[in-house]
Amino acid sequence: MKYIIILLFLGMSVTAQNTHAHHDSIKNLEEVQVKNAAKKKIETEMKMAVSVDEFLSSSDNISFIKRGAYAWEPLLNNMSSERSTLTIDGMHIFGACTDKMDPVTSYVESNNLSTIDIKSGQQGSLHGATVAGSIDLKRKSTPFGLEKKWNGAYQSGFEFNNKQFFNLGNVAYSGEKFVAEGSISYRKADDYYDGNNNEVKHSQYKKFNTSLGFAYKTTDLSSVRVDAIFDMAKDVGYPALPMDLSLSRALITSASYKQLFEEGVVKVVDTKVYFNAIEHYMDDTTRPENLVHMDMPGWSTTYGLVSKANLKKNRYSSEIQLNAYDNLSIAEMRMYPQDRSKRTMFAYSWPWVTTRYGGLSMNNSWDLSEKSQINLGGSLGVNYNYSKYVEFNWIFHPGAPQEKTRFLPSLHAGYNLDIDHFNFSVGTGYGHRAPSVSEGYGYYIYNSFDRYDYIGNPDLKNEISYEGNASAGFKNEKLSIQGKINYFYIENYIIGRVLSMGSPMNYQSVGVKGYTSLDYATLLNMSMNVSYDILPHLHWKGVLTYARGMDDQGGNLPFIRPLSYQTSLHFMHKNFGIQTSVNGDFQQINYSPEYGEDLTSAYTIWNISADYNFKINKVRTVVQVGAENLLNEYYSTYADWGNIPRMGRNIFTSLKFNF
Ligand SMILES: [Cu+2]
Repeated sequence: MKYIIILLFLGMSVTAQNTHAHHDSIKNLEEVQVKNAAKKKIETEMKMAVSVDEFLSSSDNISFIKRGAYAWEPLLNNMSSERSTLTIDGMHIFGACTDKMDPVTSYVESNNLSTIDIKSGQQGSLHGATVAGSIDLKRKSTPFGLEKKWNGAYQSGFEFNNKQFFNLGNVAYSGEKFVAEGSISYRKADDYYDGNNNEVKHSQYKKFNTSLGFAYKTTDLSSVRVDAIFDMAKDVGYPALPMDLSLSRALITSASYKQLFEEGVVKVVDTKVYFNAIEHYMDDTTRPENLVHMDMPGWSTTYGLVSKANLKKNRYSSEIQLNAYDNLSIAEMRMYPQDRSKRTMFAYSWPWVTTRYGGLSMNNSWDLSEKSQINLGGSLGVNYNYSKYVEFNWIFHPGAPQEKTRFLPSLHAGYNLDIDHFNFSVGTGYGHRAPSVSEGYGYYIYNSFDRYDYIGNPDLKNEISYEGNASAGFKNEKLSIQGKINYFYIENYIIGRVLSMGSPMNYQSVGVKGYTSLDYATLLNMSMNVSYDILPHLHWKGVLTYARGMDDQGGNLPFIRPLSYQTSLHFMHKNFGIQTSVNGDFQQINYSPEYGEDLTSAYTIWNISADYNFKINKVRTVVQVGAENLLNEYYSTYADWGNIPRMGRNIFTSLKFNF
């Protein structure tokens, strides 16, 4: 989080130098756009050419469930993705895979994003009902009237472990009244090798992504914008799952209108309508060990509206956001024997489930003095579900209603104080979330982690979160220390429990679990960040995180990160930079056998990279060479699905031109 904020500020100060003095209104417009401008960088300290997943993992409150080398599932505050809202510029998008092969983060690429905005807990309720918080992927948006009309970048690289080759290009035109921008990228990787130099079969992937955006300034104070992203992944292996992905396609489109106001309390109103469609085709014919084959295609279509207003008067400022969307999720299961002409079974694992949501959210802040600030916010949402083929839900829940309406309130409050070099904050939150499509309406969704088939329950109660958080920090010219803690008490915590009825449908499966609510579960997250400038060009950084999750019986919750650490050194000299980092987890003592977990050992990974900056004519060029897992350690983490081993030593090279 802190890292992203720092990036944001860096970006703002870089772009601010480019803006020249206009009269106030235009300056206003530009200032607003500068905030969204494309100058921030999606890169980590170690690596300049990162995937979206690698970038997200540099944030200390994000961890991942990994099912292979592609499309990691982001966990915010150690909670699964149902508990957070994942959006692209505030647009809601839902994956089309019942096995979570396609989190929303898999449909963008690092060269069409400017930054990722992560908010913890109810502070993230602006984009809709949540428990864990929000992850908003911010797209690039070039301001009008830049001094330099054409901007662009091209990036290429090769990673030796899995022979990943990638090419990413983007270009933008900035006129006084018109902006156009586009990006295109292609990545292709073979299977990767683990620390024992064994090939991890079914870990290859191919990804193509392109985006286009056009903006037109309708008046001095208003503009329209249209955007589209197209993403296609083919032949993606998921070594931890019993099947792979043959094809997924996503089309993400939006049109927006922004109006600024010179006078009055309301400063900006930005309204966007959007549409996105996702298709997902799984394939298990690549796995010779499967005797019975199952096709499991899925589709997810969403229409939505997001409208946001920014208000400011003296010491008071506020954001108000209206969110509305309609999603249809469909997933099919078709079973075949070896002879594909004989279909033996058909079922809907998502029986055409409609989700409609409408909600109004608000964040207010008052500056009590130069040093202290109060934040107060909340939202009220209405969530409606409809299951078209409700007979699938009736098999386990006879007479369950076909429609269900839920009210999802949320509230949060916080206080910040800055005294000299110190800063403190305390906050609290309360919020509801509705069950996801799988939790509410899923039918025989096979979970290869605990090897159970999961059944949704349309009558599940809302999950209710009570949250407290605090932070304290110190900062001077050389040293910065920041400690953060949050605690969640979650009522009606939704989780799968073994059902006595029903028999497994997948031949690997050992039984049937139904989603039920625990009375409560609790979750504690702590982190400590330290950075120190040893010399003007030698910086050190360290991060320590700890989390603990328990159910109502004092048992462990699954996928909770054990004590983990990261430390890095960064040295710069003229155009040359070198950085090295060590990271790892301690032994996972608090694992959950009930949910298929076993004891995961500690591991330590050492990484190193070097880069060199130079100019060819006017083109800024950077080359980088590095190695991840330099010592070729064989390991798997607490959140590697089915304990699949992680990548062994990986040498990476990349080259970037900015013009
Ligand atoms: Cu899938």
